[in-house]
Amino acid sequence: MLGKFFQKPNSDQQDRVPPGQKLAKGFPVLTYGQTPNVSIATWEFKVWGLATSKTFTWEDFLAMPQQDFTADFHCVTTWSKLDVQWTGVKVIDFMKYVEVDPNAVHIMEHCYGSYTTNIALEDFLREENFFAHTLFGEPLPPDHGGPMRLIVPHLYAWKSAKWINGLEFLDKVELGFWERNGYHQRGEPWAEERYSSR
Ligand SMILES: Nc1nc2c(c(=O)[nH]1)N[C@H]1C(S)=C(S)[C@@H](COP(=O)(O)O)O[C@H]1N2
Ligand SMILES: [Mo]
Repeated sequence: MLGKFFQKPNSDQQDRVPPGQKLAKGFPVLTYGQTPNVSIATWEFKVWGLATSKTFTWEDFLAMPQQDFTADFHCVTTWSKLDVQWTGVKVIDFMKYVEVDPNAVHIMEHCYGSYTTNIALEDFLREENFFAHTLFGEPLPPDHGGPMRLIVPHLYAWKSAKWINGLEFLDKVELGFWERNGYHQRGEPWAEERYSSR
């Protein structure tokens, strides 16, 4: 039974749905806790730890190269959404403005509202990752992480921090919110890295 919330993938979508996932109708919202109210006027994005500390404003982000992206989205609670359309800034373009210490190997993503999630530096620096401020041609709605969120298409979506406002560069793995609560450290959907075995 697919019911109200799921749909059957068509033939060219079938091999893009990871094991144990179903295609969602629409675009569900998945947030732990309250949606923070974040104003663009006071928005700030900081980098610190094993990187030269720096603060970026909204204008700084908009002055970076802007691109459209189409990406698949996989939530560990077993729903996926294919071909989501976003606009924003590639992580590797943003990172041209960040000076990272050679000892950094891992990152903690920080957010308005205090959610955290960790990611290996090499998973973060992938070509296909981006910061998004626009969803299907409209300003990113607050529920979906507006004004700005990260999208990491190759990992489960809990790594795609909504309301992201900082990156802390680390010389070792530290666990974010869901990772401390039993989710996998990395979260690769094709390997079904859902939960930690610790
Ligand atoms: N700040 C923050 N980011 C977050 C979350 C959250 O609760 N807070 N939930 C994560 C999870 S589990 C998923 S599946 C996606 C959901 O994004 P959506 O609500 O836009 O579908 O955001 C991720 N990013
Ligand atoms: Mo999720």
